[in-house]
Amino acid sequence: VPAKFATLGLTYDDVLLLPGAADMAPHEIDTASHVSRNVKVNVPLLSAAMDKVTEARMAIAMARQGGAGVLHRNLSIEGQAYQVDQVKRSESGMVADPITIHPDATLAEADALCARFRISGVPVTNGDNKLLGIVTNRDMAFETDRSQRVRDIMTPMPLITGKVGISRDDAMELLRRHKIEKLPLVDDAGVLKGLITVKDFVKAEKYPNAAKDGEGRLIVGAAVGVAGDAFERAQALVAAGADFIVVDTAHGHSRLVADMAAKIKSNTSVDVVAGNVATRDGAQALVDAGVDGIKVGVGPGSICTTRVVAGVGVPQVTAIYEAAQAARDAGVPVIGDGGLQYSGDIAKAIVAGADTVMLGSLLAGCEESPGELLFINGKQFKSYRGMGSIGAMQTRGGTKSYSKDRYFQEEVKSDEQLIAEGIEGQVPYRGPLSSVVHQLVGGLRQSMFYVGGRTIPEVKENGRFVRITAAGLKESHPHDIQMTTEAPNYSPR
Ligand code: RVP
Repeated sequence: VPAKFATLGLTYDDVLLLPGAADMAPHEIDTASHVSRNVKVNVPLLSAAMDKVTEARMAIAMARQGGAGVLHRNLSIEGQAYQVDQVKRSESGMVADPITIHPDATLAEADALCARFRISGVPVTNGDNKLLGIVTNRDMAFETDRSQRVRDIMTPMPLITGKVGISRDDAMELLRRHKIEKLPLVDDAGVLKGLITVKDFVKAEKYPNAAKDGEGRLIVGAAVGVAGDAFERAQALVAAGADFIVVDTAHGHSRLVADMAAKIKSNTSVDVVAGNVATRDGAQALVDAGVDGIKVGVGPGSICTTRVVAGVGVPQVTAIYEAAQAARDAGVPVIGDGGLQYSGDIAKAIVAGADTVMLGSLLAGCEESPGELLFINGKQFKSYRGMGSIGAMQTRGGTKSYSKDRYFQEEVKSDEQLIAEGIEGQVPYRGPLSSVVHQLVGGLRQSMFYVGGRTIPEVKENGRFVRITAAGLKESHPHDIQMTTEAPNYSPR
């Protein structure tokens, strides 16, 4: 019989990292890591699959900074798949499957298409995808009659085009020489095969650390559940281009989760992450199900009440450590999900055994997170809520919530009968994600230097903890002074 009491559970505030010998210069530090077996990021940060944290805009911003977003699933399948598509199209060296328009479409339809995909021009093709011309802002701007046909105002072939596989430099040279913004790529039969835009090249230079797939598109993950049409959702997300699927539940040590992960694995070719677990056995069950990544955290989230409502959970540093014991031998990366309050917690999660961390409250205040800015007593906030809160789980405008099955409550018919495991609130506005990530990654690099690890795997392997007491924690935070100037990376609880 296993012992009735597990060992003492520790969390971020219970430990500090021991300084270790650092025989490198700070600039040699490399923060790259793995989200899952085959998905690599350049900074070990993921934005949480929550409806106040990650939609397409946040996912794009996260990938540009070198991490990745996991698109939440509290919306229709089409809505979520559309967001995957937006991220995958947002920037790349080349758009492999560009949006096109038929020559018989009206300018009004072209306007709607451009607005929907936030693009400034569209190749015109016939039913066989043969390139007939291009219609851009320049063609359309001065036309007042929006019922005109695209064929009458487009710039028709012959256009400046490139061949599939054209080098970056050659494409740039063509764009420059002909002073054009878009270069359609065609095969020998004149069939449209891709599109290169100046905008994408400029962005590629602006975000050199961006996390990209083999085709130069931004990396993105998307969450699914286990109930109802979860499998169809996964298929739609993969078809839209998701790089990894996250089977996202509050209790990953359950047969439903293992079965769903295995089913997605055997029917698609993307990486499948599953969770959340908080024990060695829980992680082992997911390893046995064949997952490519394990998400760890039961109850650490800032908006989470599972540990109070259900009395269940494991303090997060111990949870990560235990889960990593099972994951490490199987070569499965671990995501430490929830409970991080300061940049120093990232390195603590890694030393405990995580490869990446997932953030909710630290990112919910960013400009790129969904939701409006709130002004309260002259201060700026953004709303944030748990996916197990009543607000997230209740029926909205006759549409059922897709978030209920995260807490295995999809059978609950009336909202009054929901058992909440999260709360709703607001967090201070933090400005653009780029500056928040800059501080978080800057803090992590400092941690890595102090610990003496050049890479994330090295830090994970060599880092050591010291347990601290309440007096130690008090000493760690600023004390015996009244703070007069706010630091960009520190605010008291
Ligand atoms: P935090 O970063 O501490 O805000 O935690 C975010 C994490 O909390 C999410 O990634 C998710 O695992 C968890 N979560 C989301 N909703 C709830 C809830 O309602 N209990 N918990």
